[in-house]
Amino acid sequence: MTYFAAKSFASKSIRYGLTAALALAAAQFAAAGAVGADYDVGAIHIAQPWARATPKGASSGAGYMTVTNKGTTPDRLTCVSSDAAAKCQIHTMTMEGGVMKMRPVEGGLEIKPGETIMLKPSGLHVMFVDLKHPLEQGKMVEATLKFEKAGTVDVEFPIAAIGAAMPGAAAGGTMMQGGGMMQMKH
Ligand SMILES: [Cu+2]
Repeated sequence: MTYFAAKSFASKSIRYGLTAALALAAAQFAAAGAVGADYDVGAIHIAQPWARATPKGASSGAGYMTVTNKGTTPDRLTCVSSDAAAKCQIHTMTMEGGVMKMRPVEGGLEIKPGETIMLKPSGLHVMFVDLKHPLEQGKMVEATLKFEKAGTVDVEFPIAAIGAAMPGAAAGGTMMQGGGMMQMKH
């Protein structure tokens, strides 16, 4: 906790100082601002950025968002840097011999004119590589995204629960198949 506080000691820690309360009230979490802001840069619109919390010791984490190219020329998205990771990349996921594998999108992710691409779990994602600290639910991870034509933009990804299936989801286990994530007692 200490190391993170040092990193984001400025305005962010004040703005998101409700973290503890939100974590206690999972139901309110979704309603009370786990949804990220939208961003516009050039002809590019970014909607609903979010990230997943990571377990202690995880070396990487993932962020998601919806990107629309409202322009008339194709653009290419890369991730330049993140405050939480040594590197930041755009990854694609493919099935290979029944196994899901992910790899960086070479040369950036192309977004055609008029196209909307959704980065989401089990699909395209922003990968925070070599995390400096775990991604903590209720906090933010920031990344600088670069569009070849539209330019760069700093995006804040609100962090949802570990394994969350969607932004604002309280926990992957309750939103998905159950498994080991259930936090409620029976
Ligand atoms: Cu990845």
